[in-house]
Order: sequence, then structure tokens, then C-alpha cells
Amino acid sequence: MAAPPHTQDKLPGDFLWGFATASFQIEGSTDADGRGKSIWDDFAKQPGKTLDGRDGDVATDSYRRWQADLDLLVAYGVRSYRFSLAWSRIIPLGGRADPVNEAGIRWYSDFIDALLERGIVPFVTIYHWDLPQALHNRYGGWLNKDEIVQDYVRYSRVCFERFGDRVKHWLTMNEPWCISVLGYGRGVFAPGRSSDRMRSPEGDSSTEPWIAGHSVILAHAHAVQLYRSEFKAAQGGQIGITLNGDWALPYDDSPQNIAAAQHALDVAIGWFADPIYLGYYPAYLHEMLGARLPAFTPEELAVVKGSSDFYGMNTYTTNLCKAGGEDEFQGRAEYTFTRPDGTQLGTQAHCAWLQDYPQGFRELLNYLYKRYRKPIYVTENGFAVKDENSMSIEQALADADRVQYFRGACQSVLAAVREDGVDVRAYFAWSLLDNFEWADGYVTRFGLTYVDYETQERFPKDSAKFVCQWFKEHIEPEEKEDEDKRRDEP
Ligand code: GBH
Repeated sequence: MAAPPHTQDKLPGDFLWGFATASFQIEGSTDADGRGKSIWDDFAKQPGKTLDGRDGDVATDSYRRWQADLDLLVAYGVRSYRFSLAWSRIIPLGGRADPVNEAGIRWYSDFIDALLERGIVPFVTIYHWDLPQALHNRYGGWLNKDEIVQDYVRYSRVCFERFGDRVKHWLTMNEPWCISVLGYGRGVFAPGRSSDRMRSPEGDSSTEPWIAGHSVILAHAHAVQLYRSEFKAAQGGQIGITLNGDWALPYDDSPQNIAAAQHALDVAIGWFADPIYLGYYPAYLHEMLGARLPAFTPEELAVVKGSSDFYGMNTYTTNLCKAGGEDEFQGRAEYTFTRPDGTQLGTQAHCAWLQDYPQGFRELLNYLYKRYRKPIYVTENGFAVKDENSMSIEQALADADRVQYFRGACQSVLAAVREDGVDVRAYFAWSLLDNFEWADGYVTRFGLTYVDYETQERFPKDSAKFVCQWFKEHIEPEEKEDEDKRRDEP
């Protein structure tokens, strides 16, 4: 596609921007309208699984307060909203022979209509970690490739059939690394399996995460194959996967630390991106895991390779990487934010794993575009201000560190597009609202909108105002033709 003439300081007129959320983190109403249980329902209730001991039963009450969320999106003037579907609302027991739940389907269908009526493009994640509990109980969920692939494909079929006339942007999976490593390796996320007997009564962290990851890749790929063969011609949408991945910098310029940074990327990103975009697991994964790495059959590989129309990118930070670590999930690199001279890489967030380093975001955009050659959709990016949860609401709304984070991030996107020639087409800030932050409970707040959990009232933070203003100023006016086209869309 020939690039239209443009100004250096603006993004193309069709650039999509907005905010992202995920079903279990916001919906609450876990018993409403025939929803089945997900693996997060009871996991969060077990002692010690969340920082504050709280669960997702209410969250931001968005299943009931969807109108308030919609009003926010309209007030913010977003072009798009990324949210996820709860499998257990659509097929309560999850499996391919289990009944679909019309009430759950209706809720999402109405919500999609409401977005479209307001000119907001729905960007839909099919799976953001809330596996139906019944599938875990029946056959071990992601550990059972043959079963889960068929069940996931059937679930995806229902989504395409029921929403695909209106949804033109699909994400199959959110962050397979997190599903695999945090759910089946470190055991900090549901279903909480690991070799750590203090944490989990069962599990094998040396094999299960790699097995789970393999299933996730195959389920994704088969759902994409289904979309392309039966739905794409009529519905005309795009479908892909979204991967988490942070930039990796060598701690210093020693050869072993330079190698460590590449190994970190090979496991954080290449584990999934290399098979999906290039058609093979990274050599380093074979080297590190040997026979523990599941193998694709040639037939499977034919489905996996090329199974994403774009690169969906969730990114938050940059890690300095040192060789000599033990953690296979980081490619045996040790991560730090402290430079050799003792200074910090950037501003520290509330969670230990996150510092603000916008240069790293720009470098990662370049790395991914060069390596995988796909248009990039940034589907998550965000920051949790330190101690925000213990501030007064007024203090929390003045979230200067988060404003600073998004200023850097937005400038990195613009520079990557206009100066480096990277094809970035969308940007979603995580998150529309403070919400259930998984193992952190409600302690860590990622929202650009503050949620008062006593009243469920929503208050825009300074960062929300900043991001909205920035995109209003930095997107070229759409050509007349495009506007007409958009209005004609269903
Ligand atoms: C995203 O993951 C999620 O998609 C989203 O649901 C979540 O709310 C958001 O981040 C904010 O956390 O120290 O072992 O726990 C981001 C990628 C990768 C970031 C794992 C946290 C910590 C590993 N995540 N990382 S661990």
C-alpha cells in the first residue's frame, strides 16, 4: 500500500487507538445469565493467591455497568475498544458438545452493537485467561492438546458465527507466555500448577509450560484456519494473536550478556512468534529444552506457519539481561533494572517487574518489524503508579508518572512510524479502568480511569486526558473517502 503524503509529526488517518480490558478483570457478575465457572473464579479465592485476598466476583462490575464504561469511551473520543469474551458465558461448560448460552451471547452482541452505534471499532480477544473450569477438570485444560484444540476451535466458531458480521478485528489469544509460564510453570496464575510444593500440590514446571504453550499455538492456528476458510470471505475481518514481550538490553557489552539478551527475547517472544511467523521454534529453545520441547508434525506446522495477519504486541518495560541465570522462562537470563553504574533504567512502577523506558519500546517495535515483517498492533501498554492504592482519589488522579510513561510511549510509536518506517496501525493503553490485577488483586492499579471500589464510580486520571489529547493532535485527518467507507460499515 503506497503511503499517502504525510506530515512527520502525525500518525496516518486510519490509525486505531483506544483502551483495553479483559473480561475477568472487569465484568464481575460471575453467576449472571448462566455463566459457567472459569479457572480464575475459585483460584482467586484460595488463600494466598491474590495480594489482598480479593477475587473477581465484582471487579469493576462492568457486566452490569457497561453503560458507564461506554460513556467513558465516548467521552474519551476513542476510535476503538479492545475487550475480551468470557468463554464460560458463551459455552458455560466450554466443550464442543456442550450447549451454548444464548443469554451470554446476547450480552456481548448488544455490547458490540452499542459500540458500533457510537462509531467505536470493537477489537475482540477471544481468550484472555478465563478457561472454563469444566475443561480443566475434565482433561487438564491446556495440558491436553487434542481436546483443548477442538474445544477452542468450536468456541471460536461460535464467536465468528455470532459476532463476526460486526467484529472485524480478532485476537485469538492474549499472551501465551503468561498462560503457560504463570499458569503451569511458576503457578502464580490459575490453574496454579508448578513444581513448587509450597505453592501447588501438583505440577511439573520442567515440562508442563512447554506443553501448554504448544497447545495454545495449535489452538490459535486452527481457529485462524477456520476463520480463513469459512468466514473471512464473507466477513472480511483480520485475525491474529497477541504476545507479551518486553525489550531486552544486554547488561553491558560483554559477549555473554549480549547473548543473554537475545536468549531472553527467544523465550519471551520467539517461543510463540517464531513458529507462528517463521515456521519453527527458536534454536535456543531446542538447545535449552532438548526433548522437553514438544515437536510439531509437518501437518501441524503447515497450519501454524503464517497463522497471524498482524503482530499483536503487548509491552510494558525493558529488562537489562545478564548471563548466568537459572530461569528457563527468561531464557536463563537474569533481569535487572540497575545499570552497572548503579543508576536505575527508569521510573519504578508499583509492581517490581515494571520500569518506564520508552527508548526500549521504540527499539522493540523496530526489532519485531524487522524480524516478523507484519503490521503491528500495540494491543497493550501501560503503567502502575507506585502506592496509588494508598492515596486519596484526588492524589491518584494526578498520576504524573503515568502521564510521563504515556508521553514517552506515544512519542516512541510516532518515531517508529515516521522516522524508522515501522508499520504500526493501532495503540491500546492498558487499561480503560483500574481493575482486578490477577495475582495482585486490587492493589496494583493500571487504569487511566480511577475506580472507587466502594461506590464503583469512575474518575478520569490525568493520564486519560493526556492520551486522548495526544491522539487527537497526532493523527492526520482521515481522507473523505475513508470516512464514507467507515460510515458504510455495518
Ligand atoms: C498484561 O500482561 C495482561 O495482559 C493484563 O491482563 C494485565 O492486567 C497487565 O499485563 C498488567 O499486568 O513476576 O512472574 O509475575 C503483561 C505481561 C508478563 C507482566 C509477566 C508481568 C510478571 C511475571 N506480564 N510479568 S511474574
